Amino acid sequence: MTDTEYPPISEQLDDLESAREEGRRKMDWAAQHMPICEHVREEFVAEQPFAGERIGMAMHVEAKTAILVETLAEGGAEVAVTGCNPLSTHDDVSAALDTHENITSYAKRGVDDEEYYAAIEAVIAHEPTITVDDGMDLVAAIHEDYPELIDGIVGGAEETTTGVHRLRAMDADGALEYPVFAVNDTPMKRLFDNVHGTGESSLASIAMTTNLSWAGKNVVVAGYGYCGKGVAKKASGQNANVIVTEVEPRRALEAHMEGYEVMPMAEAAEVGDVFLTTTGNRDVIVEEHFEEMKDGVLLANAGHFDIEIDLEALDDLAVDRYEARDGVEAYELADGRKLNVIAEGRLVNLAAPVSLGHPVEVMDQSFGIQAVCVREMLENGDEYDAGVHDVPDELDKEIAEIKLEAEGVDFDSLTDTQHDYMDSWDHGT
Ligand code: RBV
Repeated sequence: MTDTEYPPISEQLDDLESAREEGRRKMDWAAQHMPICEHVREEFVAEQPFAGERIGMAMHVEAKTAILVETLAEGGAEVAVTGCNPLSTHDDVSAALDTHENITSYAKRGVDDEEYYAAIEAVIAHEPTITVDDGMDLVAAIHEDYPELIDGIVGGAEETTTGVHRLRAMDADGALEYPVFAVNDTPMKRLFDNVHGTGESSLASIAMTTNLSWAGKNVVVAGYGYCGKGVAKKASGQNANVIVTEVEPRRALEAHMEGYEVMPMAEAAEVGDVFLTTTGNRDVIVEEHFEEMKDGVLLANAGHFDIEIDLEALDDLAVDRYEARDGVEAYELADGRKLNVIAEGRLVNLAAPVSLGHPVEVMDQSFGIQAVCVREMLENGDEYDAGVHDVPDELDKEIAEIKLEAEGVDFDSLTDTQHDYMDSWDHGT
């Protein structure tokens, strides 16, 4: 057992009762729009697939995530959870979760680096048999500091692009010592959460934070992966003029063929009104770009970590810095231009004060996949070696079918003749 003094959220809040009540109210609202999680929860309650297991989680602790946490707990697991970003936790939801007899929540909004990692250690102190991560901080901490726990870990699941990227790098180095499902990469996650979820929630958060319009703006989207595609499409739908920057030639071409302007960041910097990074890489907007920007631009990041916009360089350039609005920091440069950074350059759809994360419906899909991945790991863990694993296609389809049924959408099935045709090769003109 590892030592930890970091207290659960219930020991950190003053008005615990009202926080719990409000958190529960948010969760009830989310649950009403999460038919997939409801479906799996009913199955888990009946079958108790996680009895005796301990699940450690580091995720954005807000209402939808809380429904996933409860779903796992009601399947018999003891769950310890903390945040995966210092600004994305809703303390009231964290407090509501912490009342559940099978759940301990350490998540708190506004923690510093030290508290953030102390809370991760507190989760690890529960000696998880399964880990569920968003960004891989839990897997990293276990491998680096508590390798003795690895033997007792059946496996894990990872929610996001950046986490899967880190895991694959770790796997390539031969350093990943237990199996982890790449939840991010499965169609029921990536085609919806990354595209529609990031697109809608990033734009909504920026609009609510600034009270400014998209119409007629030059919106620079850095990165045309799944998240960038969603942001570009939705910004275009709000009558913005979308400019895409890319480093990958086929994606640059894809964006061009979609009708967006494609240009290097050095050129986009001169014309953009709003800049939104979605690359997952560091140093995407740096000093040479700040030098060229127009007065009053908005800078925001939708990638998992706050490394895409070089805020240190911006701070060095600035002669003054102040909070222009809740969630907006204005950096004033020597020539009088002001560059406005939203949510400290942290992922804007979760970290701005008004942010609520992705819409409920897409998180129901992502978390439905998470839930069945945990079930799969416990039922068939022996089949998965240490390393990164794709989500089995049958599980992805299972979740799609539950969702379609909940939406009342019927669809076709192949006939036997069609099956035979698709499986054969000896037919032509
Ligand atoms: N994400 N979670 C939420 N709980 O409101 N919103 C987005 C929420 C996840 C999403 O799946 C993405 O992959 C990850 O956050 C980035 O950290």
